[in-house]
Amino acid sequence: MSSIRPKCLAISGGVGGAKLALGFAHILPPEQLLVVANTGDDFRHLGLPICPDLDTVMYTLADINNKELGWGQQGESWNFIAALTQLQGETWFALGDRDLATHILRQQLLTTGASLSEVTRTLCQRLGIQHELVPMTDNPVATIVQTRTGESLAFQHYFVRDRCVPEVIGFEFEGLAAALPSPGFLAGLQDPDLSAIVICPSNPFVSVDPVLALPGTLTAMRASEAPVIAVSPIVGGVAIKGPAAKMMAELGMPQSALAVAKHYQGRIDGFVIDDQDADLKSDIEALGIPTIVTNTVMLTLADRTLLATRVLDFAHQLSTTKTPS
Ligand code: FO1
Repeated sequence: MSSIRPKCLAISGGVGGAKLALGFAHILPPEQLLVVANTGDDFRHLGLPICPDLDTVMYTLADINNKELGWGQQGESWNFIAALTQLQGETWFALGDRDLATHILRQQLLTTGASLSEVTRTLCQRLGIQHELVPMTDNPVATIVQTRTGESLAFQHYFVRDRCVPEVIGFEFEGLAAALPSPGFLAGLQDPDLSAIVICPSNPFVSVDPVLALPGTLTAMRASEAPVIAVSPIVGGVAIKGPAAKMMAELGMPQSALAVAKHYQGRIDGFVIDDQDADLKSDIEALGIPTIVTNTVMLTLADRTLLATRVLDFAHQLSTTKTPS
């Protein structure tokens, strides 16, 4: 169970979400932040449990993330992969030498019976991370990408092996119906002192939807007095990183912040769009979604902390009007 009392609960996928999570970590003390990471990207590879979004957030909070790649660790070496190549092993999914230690230790701790939440807590403690990071669930959930050719792809096969080339027609989250929010996630959602639930700027379909679709999550979000605020991952018609805009086009959606707002409609209380999309504010508010316009392109740490501050101010502003249902 979560021992600390979060005031802001931030839901994150990979790179984009992790940037805002870091912004929150820099302006909030540990007892006032809970970061929840998507685990739909997770898979077993070479007999190891790979948790990409958990690791991207963890490495970002520990400031050891690889800023060029957007995943794995900085200062990485690739001797393991070079040796695996020599042995003709599977090398389509690159595991750096430092990153490998995380996967091997996670595997070792899981085999002792520890939950993914407990393993994550141990890894974070050993990396000196003060703020709490939990997986969305401790149960296995696997995002499957349905493609126009009729083939269903495991997420990492779609994202890495096939380089996001296949055209998507839909998604499914295997194991979701039997999954529960992790103890820390549920405790955070039910925390009476919670003042903001923030959907960080991650891919709405494969990083955010799995989290919101977890049984009990939306109910708990709606019952909370904390407003749910989403930050658009689409700026000026493009995704800052990743295949979100391409997926939207293939799903027949405009690649706009307005289309993202429509996708979240009914699940959020407020929306944050970039200055470049200011002209969309009235259209989004016409959906009944209060919206603020600010800089959401996070290039510097100041960008991250300023956006985090603006989102919390917006949550405070909305909290006077949210009627828990
Ligand atoms: N992404 C890639 O594009 N190529 C890779 O070889 C790769 C390896 C990898 C290893 C560990 C890890 O935690 C993430 C890794 N990623 C890689 C990113 C991964 O595909 C994530 O799912 C994305 O970050 C999207 O969330």
